[in-house]
Amino acid sequence: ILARIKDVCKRNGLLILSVLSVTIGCLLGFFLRTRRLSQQEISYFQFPGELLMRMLKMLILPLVVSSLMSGLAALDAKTSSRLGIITVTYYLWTTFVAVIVGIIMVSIIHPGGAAQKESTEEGGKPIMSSADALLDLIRNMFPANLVEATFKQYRTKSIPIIKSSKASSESTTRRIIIYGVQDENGSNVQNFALDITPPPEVIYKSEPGTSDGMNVLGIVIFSATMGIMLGRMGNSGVPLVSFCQCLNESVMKIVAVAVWYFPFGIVFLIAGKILEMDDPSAIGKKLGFYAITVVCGLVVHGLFILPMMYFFITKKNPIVFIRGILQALLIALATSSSSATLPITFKCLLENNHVDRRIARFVLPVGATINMDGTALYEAVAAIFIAQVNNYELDFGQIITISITATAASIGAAGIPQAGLVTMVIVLTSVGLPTDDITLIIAVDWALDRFRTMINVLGDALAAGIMAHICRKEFIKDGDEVPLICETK
Ligand code: DAS
Repeated sequence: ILARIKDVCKRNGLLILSVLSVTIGCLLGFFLRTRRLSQQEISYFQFPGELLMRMLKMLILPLVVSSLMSGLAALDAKTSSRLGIITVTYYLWTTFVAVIVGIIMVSIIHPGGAAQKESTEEGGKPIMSSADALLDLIRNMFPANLVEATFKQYRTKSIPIIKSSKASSESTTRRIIIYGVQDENGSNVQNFALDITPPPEVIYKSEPGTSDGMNVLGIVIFSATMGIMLGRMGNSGVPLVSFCQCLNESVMKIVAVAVWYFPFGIVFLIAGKILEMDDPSAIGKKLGFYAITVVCGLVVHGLFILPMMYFFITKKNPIVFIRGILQALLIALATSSSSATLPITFKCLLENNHVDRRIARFVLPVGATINMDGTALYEAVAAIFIAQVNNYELDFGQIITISITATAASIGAAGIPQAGLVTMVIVLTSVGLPTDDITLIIAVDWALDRFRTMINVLGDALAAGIMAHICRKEFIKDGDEVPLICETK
């Protein structure tokens, strides 16, 4: 029995540690909330968790660029274009299905009924039209400056401030600033959903712009294009391809070492988040039903629809596949960032599920950027919830608009915490719903974000498994890969 336990711990040690760290993080967080720590003590306590996030973010860019360029260069032109078309089509399809699941769920449970507004006061006028918002998504796909876009992917972007529709003279007016806005001196207020009650004279102006997610997509498009070009350059491209392959291998070796810090970081990341969250009792019934609707939708899509698609296409057991990526799902839960989880998703797919790395190197970075089933489902549910709260009857055309804009908005959402809250502005403005009603759902967003991020990561990983199955021998002949200069084997 001891030998058996030793073997299980050896094979699953990291996973067991991660499960324990999530549990301990939750218990520690709720316990410390009773100790009423000062803001200073909380920030010191959050430090190990902040290190974990910075470690993961540090690895993302070299991983995304090197995996795309080396992954696509190893495929011939026909393979990479067919792989690209199948993958993007699959991503759009699963995202749209997620939106439909969300719409069905929110229509059946009807959570807005428990939160209906007494008066039918006119909500704040949308600060930005949906056309501007959609154009902004496309504009961000083509970053004018790749280096700036690299840094901007984590810098928050000015988006319309969500302010209460009440007269600003009421100094008690709660204003929720989501992401960074410029104050009138032009300095950037880089904050996540910060609840402030500024004195009435502070006027914030915001510039159009909803999400930096497309900047990351701009980097992905650039790297994928470079990879395809390199694949066509034959021998003259080998030095750069080998450089990318060596960079990719070395990043994965750093990940293999860094993962042993993660369980420790997860404890403080989760506990630290629980320490700073709003009082759970403030959530109340109205948001309880809303949270239940979102979670039900995510469970149906993530634990039934996606695994079923995987089974019908590959005829393999999805449970075995999902078990192989549990570590990545836990990191997604802890960090609520699918981009930050990417290094672990790679590690799980390559080491546990043995997905062909040439496929994983393309499917995962693109997926982490544009494939966000959880986010799309969430934005559709949130939009219809806000319509229900405002007693606003959506017609069929508006439901279709929400389906399309929620799919587009999820593509524009960056793989960083609470990105889905930001791009939701697009969905709300597309059907004329008041954007300041986003403040209704902020109290539970930090928790729901973790679950929708898990579904985002799950969707990317299952897609990689499906693409590897479809592309197994048809597209990739052995020996295609350019030899690694630094590869030992
Ligand atoms: N947290 C985002 C992610 O990393 C998802 C979201 O905000 O909706 O996937």
